[in-house]
Amino acid sequence: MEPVLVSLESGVLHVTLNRPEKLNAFNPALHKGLADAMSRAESEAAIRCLLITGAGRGFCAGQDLGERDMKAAAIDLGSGLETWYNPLVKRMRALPKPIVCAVNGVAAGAGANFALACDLVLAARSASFIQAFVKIGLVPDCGGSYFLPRLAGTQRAMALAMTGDRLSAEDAERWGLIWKCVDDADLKKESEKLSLQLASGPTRSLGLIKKAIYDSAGNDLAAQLDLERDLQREVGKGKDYREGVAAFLEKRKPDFKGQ
Ligand code: T3D
Repeated sequence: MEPVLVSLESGVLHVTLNRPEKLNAFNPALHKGLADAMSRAESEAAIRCLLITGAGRGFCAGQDLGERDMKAAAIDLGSGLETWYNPLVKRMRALPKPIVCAVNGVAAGAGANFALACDLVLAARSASFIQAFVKIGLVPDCGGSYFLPRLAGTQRAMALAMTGDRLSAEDAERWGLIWKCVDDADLKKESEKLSLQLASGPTRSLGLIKKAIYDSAGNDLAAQLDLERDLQREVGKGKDYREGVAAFLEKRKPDFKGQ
Protein backbone atom coordinates (compact mmCIF):
# COMPACT_ATOMS: atom_id res chain seq x y z
CA MET A 1 0.00 0.00 0.00
CA GLU A 2 1.38 3.41 -0.98
CA PRO A 3 1.94 5.50 2.20
CA VAL A 4 0.98 8.68 0.32
CA LEU A 5 -1.57 8.80 -2.50
CA VAL A 6 -1.04 11.54 -5.06
CA SER A 7 -3.20 12.58 -8.00
CA LEU A 8 -3.45 15.73 -10.11
CA GLU A 9 -6.93 16.95 -11.04
CA SER A 10 -7.78 20.35 -12.53
CA GLY A 11 -4.61 21.99 -11.19
CA VAL A 12 -5.02 20.55 -7.68
CA LEU A 13 -2.46 18.03 -6.42
CA HIS A 14 -4.42 15.78 -4.05
CA VAL A 15 -2.08 14.38 -1.40
CA THR A 16 -3.56 11.77 0.95
CA LEU A 17 -1.64 10.35 3.91
CA ASN A 18 -2.35 6.66 3.64
CA ARG A 19 -1.45 4.61 6.70
CA PRO A 20 -4.96 4.50 8.15
CA GLU A 21 -4.24 1.54 10.47
CA LYS A 22 -1.73 3.79 12.30
CA LEU A 23 -3.82 6.94 11.98
CA ASN A 24 -1.37 8.02 9.24
CA ALA A 25 1.57 8.32 11.64
CA PHE A 26 4.82 9.49 10.06
CA ASN A 27 7.41 6.87 9.15
CA PRO A 28 10.26 7.24 6.63
CA ALA A 29 8.13 5.90 3.75
CA LEU A 30 5.40 8.44 4.43
CA HIS A 31 7.97 11.21 4.72
CA LYS A 32 9.51 10.10 1.43
CA GLY A 33 6.07 10.16 -0.24
CA LEU A 34 5.49 13.69 1.04
CA ALA A 35 8.94 14.84 -0.09
CA ASP A 36 8.22 13.46 -3.58
CA ALA A 37 4.86 15.25 -3.67
CA MET A 38 6.59 18.49 -2.66
CA SER A 39 9.15 18.02 -5.46
CA ARG A 40 6.32 17.68 -7.97
CA ALA A 41 4.56 20.73 -6.59
CA GLU A 42 7.78 22.75 -6.82
CA SER A 43 8.60 21.75 -10.38
CA GLU A 44 5.29 21.29 -12.25
CA ALA A 45 3.59 24.46 -13.48
CA ALA A 46 0.34 22.52 -13.98
CA ILE A 47 0.09 22.16 -10.18
CA ARG A 48 -1.48 25.36 -8.84
CA CYS A 49 -2.68 24.21 -5.42
CA LEU A 50 -2.11 21.30 -3.01
CA LEU A 51 -4.87 19.64 -1.03
CA ILE A 52 -3.64 17.48 1.86
CA THR A 53 -5.84 15.09 3.84
CA GLY A 54 -5.70 11.74 5.60
CA ALA A 55 -7.19 8.35 4.74
CA GLY A 56 -9.46 6.65 7.25
CA ARG A 57 -10.66 8.06 10.56
CA GLY A 58 -7.55 10.06 11.50
CA PHE A 59 -5.60 12.87 9.87
CA CYS A 60 -2.14 12.12 11.30
CA ALA A 61 -1.03 10.85 14.74
CA GLY A 62 2.45 12.36 14.47
CA GLN A 63 5.64 10.35 14.62
CA ASP A 64 5.14 6.57 14.46
CA LEU A 65 6.18 5.69 17.99
CA GLY A 66 6.83 2.07 17.03
CA GLU A 67 9.68 3.10 14.74
CA ARG A 68 12.22 4.09 17.38
CA ASP A 69 14.69 1.59 18.88
CA MET A 70 13.86 2.13 22.54
CA LYS A 71 16.55 -0.37 23.57
CA ALA A 72 19.29 1.81 22.12
CA ALA A 73 21.53 3.47 24.71
CA ALA A 74 21.04 6.89 23.13
CA ILE A 75 18.35 8.08 20.74
CA ASP A 76 19.01 11.19 18.66
CA LEU A 77 15.56 12.61 17.97
CA GLY A 78 17.16 15.71 16.45
CA SER A 79 18.27 13.72 13.45
CA GLY A 80 14.69 12.80 12.41
CA LEU A 81 13.75 16.48 12.59
CA GLU A 82 16.82 17.45 10.59
CA THR A 83 16.21 14.81 7.93
CA TRP A 84 12.45 14.91 7.53
CA TYR A 85 10.25 17.30 9.52
CA ASN A 86 12.22 20.53 9.26
CA PRO A 87 12.84 20.37 5.49
CA LEU A 88 9.17 19.48 4.97
CA VAL A 89 7.87 22.50 6.90
CA LYS A 90 10.40 24.83 5.24
CA ARG A 91 9.44 23.58 1.78
CA MET A 92 5.72 23.96 2.52
CA ARG A 93 6.18 27.54 3.65
CA ALA A 94 8.45 28.42 0.72
CA LEU A 95 6.23 26.81 -1.94
CA PRO A 96 4.87 29.69 -4.03
CA LYS A 97 1.48 27.97 -4.31
CA PRO A 98 -1.33 27.60 -1.79
CA ILE A 99 -1.59 24.48 0.38
CA VAL A 100 -5.03 23.57 1.69
CA CYS A 101 -5.36 21.06 4.51
CA ALA A 102 -8.52 19.05 5.14
CA VAL A 103 -8.18 17.66 8.67
CA ASN A 104 -10.53 14.68 8.58
CA GLY A 105 -9.91 13.34 12.09
CA VAL A 106 -7.49 13.51 14.98
CA ALA A 107 -4.26 15.44 14.34
CA ALA A 108 -1.72 14.72 17.09
CA GLY A 109 1.90 15.66 17.76
CA ALA A 110 3.76 16.42 14.57
CA GLY A 111 0.52 15.61 12.74
CA ALA A 112 -1.19 18.61 14.34
CA ASN A 113 1.69 20.92 13.51
CA PHE A 114 2.00 19.58 9.97
CA ALA A 115 -1.63 20.68 9.50
CA LEU A 116 -0.84 24.12 10.96
CA ALA A 117 2.06 24.46 8.50
CA CYS A 118 -0.46 24.46 5.65
CA ASP A 119 -1.75 27.80 4.37
CA LEU A 120 -5.50 27.28 4.82
CA VAL A 121 -6.81 24.64 7.20
CA LEU A 122 -10.33 23.22 7.17
CA ALA A 123 -11.33 20.60 9.70
CA ALA A 124 -14.24 18.22 10.12
CA ARG A 125 -16.35 19.03 13.18
CA SER A 126 -15.38 15.68 14.73
CA ALA A 127 -11.63 16.32 14.21
CA SER A 128 -9.33 17.44 17.00
CA PHE A 129 -5.84 18.75 17.60
CA ILE A 130 -3.53 17.37 20.29
CA GLN A 131 -0.06 18.65 21.20
CA ALA A 132 0.70 15.10 22.33
CA PHE A 133 4.44 15.65 22.83
CA VAL A 134 4.31 16.37 26.57
CA LYS A 135 2.50 13.07 27.19
CA ILE A 136 5.64 11.22 26.09
CA GLY A 137 8.14 13.64 27.60
CA LEU A 138 8.92 15.64 24.46
CA VAL A 139 8.52 19.23 23.28
CA PRO A 140 6.45 20.46 20.32
CA ASP A 141 8.19 20.12 16.97
CA CYS A 142 7.32 20.36 13.27
CA GLY A 143 6.97 24.12 13.84
CA GLY A 144 4.45 23.90 16.69
CA SER A 145 6.29 26.23 19.04
CA TYR A 146 6.37 28.80 16.21
CA PHE A 147 2.82 28.42 14.88
CA LEU A 148 0.89 28.05 18.14
CA PRO A 149 1.81 31.33 19.89
CA ARG A 150 1.43 33.26 16.65
CA LEU A 151 -1.97 31.80 15.86
CA ALA A 152 -3.49 31.41 19.32
CA GLY A 153 -1.43 33.64 21.64
CA THR A 154 1.10 32.74 24.31
CA GLN A 155 -1.30 31.51 27.03
CA ARG A 156 -3.27 29.20 24.80
CA ALA A 157 -0.10 27.91 23.13
CA MET A 158 1.46 27.24 26.51
CA ALA A 159 -1.63 25.46 27.82
CA LEU A 160 -1.98 23.28 24.74
CA ALA A 161 1.71 22.34 24.81
CA MET A 162 1.94 21.80 28.59
CA THR A 163 -1.28 19.82 29.06
CA GLY A 164 -1.47 17.92 25.77
CA ASP A 165 -5.24 18.40 26.05
CA ARG A 166 -7.39 17.70 23.03
CA LEU A 167 -8.68 20.83 21.24
CA SER A 168 -11.89 20.37 19.27
CA ALA A 169 -12.10 21.58 15.68
CA GLU A 170 -14.73 24.11 16.76
CA ASP A 171 -12.40 25.58 19.39
CA ALA A 172 -9.51 25.49 16.93
CA GLU A 173 -11.60 27.67 14.63
CA ARG A 174 -12.68 29.94 17.48
CA TRP A 175 -9.05 30.34 18.60
CA GLY A 176 -7.86 31.18 15.08
CA LEU A 177 -5.73 28.07 14.71
CA ILE A 178 -7.61 27.03 11.59
CA TRP A 179 -9.65 28.76 8.93
CA LYS A 180 -12.89 26.81 9.20
CA CYS A 181 -14.61 23.93 10.90
CA VAL A 182 -17.26 22.26 8.72
CA ASP A 183 -19.68 19.36 9.13
CA ASP A 184 -17.95 16.02 8.59
CA ALA A 185 -20.08 15.27 5.53
CA ASP A 186 -19.05 18.58 3.93
CA LEU A 187 -15.26 18.46 4.46
CA LYS A 188 -14.40 16.82 1.13
CA LYS A 189 -16.72 19.04 -0.89
CA GLU A 190 -15.69 22.26 0.89
CA SER A 191 -11.95 21.59 0.73
CA GLU A 192 -12.12 20.61 -2.94
CA LYS A 193 -14.18 23.71 -3.75
CA LEU A 194 -11.64 25.96 -2.05
CA SER A 195 -8.71 24.16 -3.71
CA LEU A 196 -10.29 24.46 -7.16
CA GLN A 197 -10.94 28.16 -6.56
CA LEU A 198 -7.27 28.67 -5.65
CA ALA A 199 -6.04 26.48 -8.53
CA SER A 200 -7.85 28.69 -11.01
CA GLY A 201 -6.61 31.87 -9.34
CA PRO A 202 -3.60 34.07 -10.16
CA THR A 203 -0.98 31.61 -8.88
CA ARG A 204 1.92 34.07 -8.83
CA SER A 205 -0.16 36.51 -6.82
CA LEU A 206 -1.24 33.75 -4.40
CA GLY A 207 2.38 32.68 -3.93
CA LEU A 208 3.45 36.21 -3.14
CA ILE A 209 0.48 36.79 -0.83
CA LYS A 210 1.77 33.79 1.08
CA LYS A 211 5.24 35.31 1.23
CA ALA A 212 3.92 38.70 2.37
CA ILE A 213 1.79 37.24 5.16
CA TYR A 214 4.48 34.88 6.45
CA ASP A 215 7.34 37.38 6.17
CA SER A 216 5.32 39.91 8.18
CA ALA A 217 6.05 37.86 11.34
CA GLY A 218 9.69 38.98 11.21
CA ASN A 219 9.28 42.47 9.72
CA ASP A 220 8.57 45.90 11.17
CA LEU A 221 6.05 48.09 9.32
CA ALA A 222 8.68 49.87 7.24
CA ALA A 223 10.21 46.60 6.06
CA GLN A 224 6.77 45.19 5.31
CA LEU A 225 5.80 48.27 3.27
CA ASP A 226 9.02 47.85 1.28
CA LEU A 227 8.24 44.19 0.74
CA GLU A 228 4.71 45.02 -0.47
CA ARG A 229 6.16 47.52 -2.94
CA ASP A 230 8.60 44.92 -4.29
CA LEU A 231 6.00 42.18 -4.55
CA GLN A 232 3.45 44.49 -6.21
CA ARG A 233 6.11 45.53 -8.71
CA GLU A 234 6.70 41.91 -9.51
CA VAL A 235 3.06 40.78 -9.91
CA GLY A 236 2.31 43.96 -11.85
CA LYS A 237 4.52 42.57 -14.63
CA GLY A 238 2.44 39.38 -14.88
CA LYS A 239 -0.17 38.40 -17.46
CA ASP A 240 -2.68 37.61 -14.71
CA TYR A 241 -2.74 41.24 -13.59
CA ARG A 242 -3.55 42.39 -17.12
CA GLU A 243 -6.20 39.67 -17.43
CA GLY A 244 -7.72 40.63 -14.04
CA VAL A 245 -8.07 44.28 -14.99
CA ALA A 246 -9.34 43.47 -18.51
CA ALA A 247 -11.95 41.08 -17.07
CA PHE A 248 -13.10 43.72 -14.58
CA LEU A 249 -13.48 46.37 -17.28
CA GLU A 250 -15.22 43.94 -19.63
CA LYS A 251 -17.52 42.77 -16.80
CA ARG A 252 -16.56 39.09 -17.19
CA LYS A 253 -14.92 36.39 -15.08
CA PRO A 254 -11.09 36.49 -15.29
CA ASP A 255 -9.33 33.54 -16.88
CA PHE A 256 -6.12 33.42 -14.89
CA LYS A 257 -3.33 31.24 -16.24
CA GLY A 258 -1.11 31.45 -13.19
CA GLN A 259 1.47 33.65 -14.94
O1 T3D B 1 10.62 10.31 17.35
C1 T3D B 1 10.80 11.40 16.84
O2 T3D B 1 11.18 11.53 15.66
C2 T3D B 1 10.49 12.63 17.60
C3 T3D B 1 9.43 13.37 16.93
C4 T3D B 1 8.23 13.36 17.45
C5 T3D B 1 7.09 14.00 16.76
C6 T3D B 1 5.80 13.54 17.34
O3 T3D B 1 4.84 13.54 16.63
S1 T3D B 1 5.75 13.05 18.94
C7 T3D B 1 4.04 12.65 19.21
C8 T3D B 1 3.70 11.29 18.65
N1 T3D B 1 2.29 11.05 18.65
C9 T3D B 1 1.64 10.72 19.77
O4 T3D B 1 2.15 10.67 20.86
C10 T3D B 1 0.18 10.37 19.59
C11 T3D B 1 -0.04 8.89 19.92
N2 T3D B 1 -1.40 8.52 19.63
C12 T3D B 1 -2.41 8.79 20.45
O5 T3D B 1 -2.27 9.44 21.48
C13 T3D B 1 -3.75 8.27 20.05
O6 T3D B 1 -3.58 7.25 19.11
C14 T3D B 1 -4.66 9.38 19.44
C15 T3D B 1 -5.10 10.36 20.51
C16 T3D B 1 -3.96 10.10 18.30
C17 T3D B 1 -5.92 8.68 18.85
O7 T3D B 1 -6.51 7.88 19.83
P1 T3D B 1 -7.62 6.81 19.42
O8 T3D B 1 -8.14 6.20 20.67
O9 T3D B 1 -8.60 7.46 18.51
O10 T3D B 1 -6.84 5.72 18.50
P2 T3D B 1 -5.84 4.59 19.01
O11 T3D B 1 -6.59 3.35 19.30
O12 T3D B 1 -4.95 5.11 20.06
O13 T3D B 1 -4.93 4.37 17.69
C18 T3D B 1 -5.38 3.58 16.61
C19 T3D B 1 -4.21 2.77 16.13
O14 T3D B 1 -3.19 3.66 15.67
C20 T3D B 1 -3.57 1.96 17.27
O15 T3D B 1 -3.05 0.79 16.69
P3 T3D B 1 -3.70 -0.66 17.08
O16 T3D B 1 -3.65 -0.78 18.55
O17 T3D B 1 -5.10 -0.59 16.54
O18 T3D B 1 -2.83 -1.63 16.33
C21 T3D B 1 -2.44 2.85 17.72
O19 T3D B 1 -1.39 2.15 18.33
C22 T3D B 1 -1.99 3.43 16.38
N3 T3D B 1 -1.29 4.72 16.58
C23 T3D B 1 -1.84 5.89 16.92
N4 T3D B 1 -0.89 6.82 17.01
C24 T3D B 1 0.27 6.22 16.73
C25 T3D B 1 0.02 4.86 16.45
N5 T3D B 1 1.00 4.00 16.15
C26 T3D B 1 2.26 4.48 16.11
N6 T3D B 1 2.57 5.78 16.36
C27 T3D B 1 1.61 6.67 16.67
N7 T3D B 1 1.93 7.97 16.87
